[in-house]
Amino acid sequence: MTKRIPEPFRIKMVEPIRMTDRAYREAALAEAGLNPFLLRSEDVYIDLLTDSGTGAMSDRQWAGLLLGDEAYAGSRNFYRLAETIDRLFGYPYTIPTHQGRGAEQIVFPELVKRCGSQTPVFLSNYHFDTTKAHVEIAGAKAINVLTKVASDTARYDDWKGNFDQAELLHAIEIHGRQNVAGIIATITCNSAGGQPMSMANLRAVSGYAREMGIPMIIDATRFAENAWFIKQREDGYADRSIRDIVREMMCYGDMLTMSAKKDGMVNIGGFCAFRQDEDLFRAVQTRCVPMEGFITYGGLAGRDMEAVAIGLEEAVESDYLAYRIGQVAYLGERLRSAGVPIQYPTGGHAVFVDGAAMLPHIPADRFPAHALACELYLEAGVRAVEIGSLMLGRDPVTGKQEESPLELLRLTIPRRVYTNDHMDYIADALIAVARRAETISGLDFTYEPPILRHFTARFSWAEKAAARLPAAEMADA
Ligand code: P70
Repeated sequence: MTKRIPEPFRIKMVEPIRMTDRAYREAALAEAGLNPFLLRSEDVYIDLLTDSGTGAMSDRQWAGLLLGDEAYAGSRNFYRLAETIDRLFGYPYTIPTHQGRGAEQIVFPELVKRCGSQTPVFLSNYHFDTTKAHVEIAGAKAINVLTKVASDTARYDDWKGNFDQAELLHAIEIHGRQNVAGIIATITCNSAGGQPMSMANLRAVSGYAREMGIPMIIDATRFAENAWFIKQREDGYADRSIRDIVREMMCYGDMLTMSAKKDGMVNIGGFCAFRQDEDLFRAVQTRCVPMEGFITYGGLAGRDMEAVAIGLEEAVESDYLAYRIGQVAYLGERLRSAGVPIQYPTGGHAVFVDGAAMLPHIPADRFPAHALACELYLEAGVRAVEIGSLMLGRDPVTGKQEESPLELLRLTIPRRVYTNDHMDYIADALIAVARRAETISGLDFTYEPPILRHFTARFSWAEKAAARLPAAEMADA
């Protein structure tokens, strides 16, 4: 059994959370159209919807809020943030944004413009959904070239976030180098299960990009967690400091986008930064002003930037990372040892439960992992999120449900919020759900929005709905 690593902090402020009974949760979930996104947070006991903006700030960060310089232009907190980013990543040119997608929406159109192709593409180990959305809004196509081992959830591999290098080269050849607007390395790779990318893979991919003159973008959202895995697993890095590893990882990119709501350890914020290309930096700054805000605040208050600057430094502390990754691994191990199928090994920020393996009787278009999310809430008031066919959606041209390689339920662990006892509670609940897996039904839409449907869709239980239909209607159906 994985060791429980005690929390490297003591708790000086508490926020009560409320346990409810099953009847209450039945009513709340029905009200939410069987979509946990539509639940009120107060009706949730443990919230594992996301690790984004849900972490606890430290006393130092809270103290930093009082040092906010709220000048419209040239806030001292901006300079502190830019200096921190330069020191940690080696990127001297920073633009703050309101969150990660804010950075995506000002960087990608500029890269597409520079590429000048009529059929631009971006290649990534895996585009996160907002990343894909912004690539598409910029008029480009998002292509994933993730290592195949990532979809074999039961098989151990150190680097399930790696690019498949042969596929990457093949994709560049098929689409033509001149049409590749950028290569995006997402570290860790969220959609694969928060899985790390090795330094060797990053170096190799960056090598191809440089050789062919393709811009290399690092989605640095969970950079510190990725660095931790490199230190633990990759030859030659055990004795290197996390800071050192981060510095090397970043030297392989030309620019980065980041949602500071994850490894920036804040509730809101993001940025993009550039290593060398001052012209690109200036062009993106120009886009920042109408979209995000003036170039020294980008949608953030001065105090927010101060909290990000402090949070970035805390994210690279070894004691914190050992506890953080250890807590996720502990939850994963408890589930795995009880026979619950998960993406193995666990990644940085979440345990990804293999919904397709757990509920093989539910077809992809009845969303097994989403059904699991509903059942976990009913069982114990725990809110998790589907990462599978529901999130993927339909092909915008054909209207056909796209095929997700994996149907995952993501138990996303907020940073520094829940204790290891909470992990035990979550594990016990999911194990109880797993024991009655064959009784769980799939879901049908009662309302399906045209895009980003998982946020606002409403559902009914497939079987329970059928049972309610009179015989004549059933024959019609
Ligand atoms: C998550 C959130 C955001 C994200 C990311 C990577 C690798 C960029 C962004 C965008 C989003 C989410 C998903 C489901 C439920 C709630 C929230 N990821 N790149 O939880 O950053 O959100 O700041 O605009 O993971 O994985 P931002």
